[in-house]
Amino acid sequence: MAVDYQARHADLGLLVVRQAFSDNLSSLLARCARQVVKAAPLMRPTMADGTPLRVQVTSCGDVGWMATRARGYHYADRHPRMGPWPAMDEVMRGCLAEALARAYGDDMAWMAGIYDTCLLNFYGPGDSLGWHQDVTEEDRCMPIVGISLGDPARFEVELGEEQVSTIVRSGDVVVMGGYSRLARHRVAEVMPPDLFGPRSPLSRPGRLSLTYRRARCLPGDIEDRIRRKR
Ligand SMILES: O=C(O)CCC(=O)C(=O)O
Repeated sequence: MAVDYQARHADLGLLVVRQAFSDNLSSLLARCARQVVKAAPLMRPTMADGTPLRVQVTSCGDVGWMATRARGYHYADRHPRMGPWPAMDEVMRGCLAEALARAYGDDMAWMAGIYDTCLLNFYGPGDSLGWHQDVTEEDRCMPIVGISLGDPARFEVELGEEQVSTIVRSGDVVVMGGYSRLARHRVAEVMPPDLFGPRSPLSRPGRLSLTYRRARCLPGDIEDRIRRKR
């Protein structure tokens, strides 16, 4: 395990933790993700221009990310067909705590309790997600923590003038905090599995990302506590 990334990227809040999760933990997380998908099936929300999103998404937690023609990007209290989103269970939150501990140190794992949503994106082989900023959240303070499962993908982030490009593999964690919290980023391509790469815990080819966010406003005292620690 290594907390990767050149110091200048870390200064801007971008961290990539390689192989933060063992195969066993990745399999457990993939099993939890399957339960989420059973309760809140994957869907392709429609973007403002009427085109469906390329990747399939669903969520767990108090709110879930959605896009509709009428409302654009927003957080909704419920899955459009199934009612309230499934809760973020202990394993899902435990994996987030582990990711935060690997990225920032054990004394920051407590922040896992503050996240109120996890977005699950499923990409088929060759799929991509275009350049965008994560600005639908009311909170812009909590780092976004993304866990990759399944096939490798090229993940790219614009940091000022620089375009950072890295391959994320199953079990890797990307943390976008600080300046990078609002950086434009994309998944340029989901690639075929590496011969010697980590084993995919998914039951089909492709990639699943779990991105944890705090969507609603943070109480001021918690925001102060986080800013003091960073
Ligand atoms: O799939 C990923 O790793 C990134 C997902 C992403 O950028 C997003 O959902 O905003």
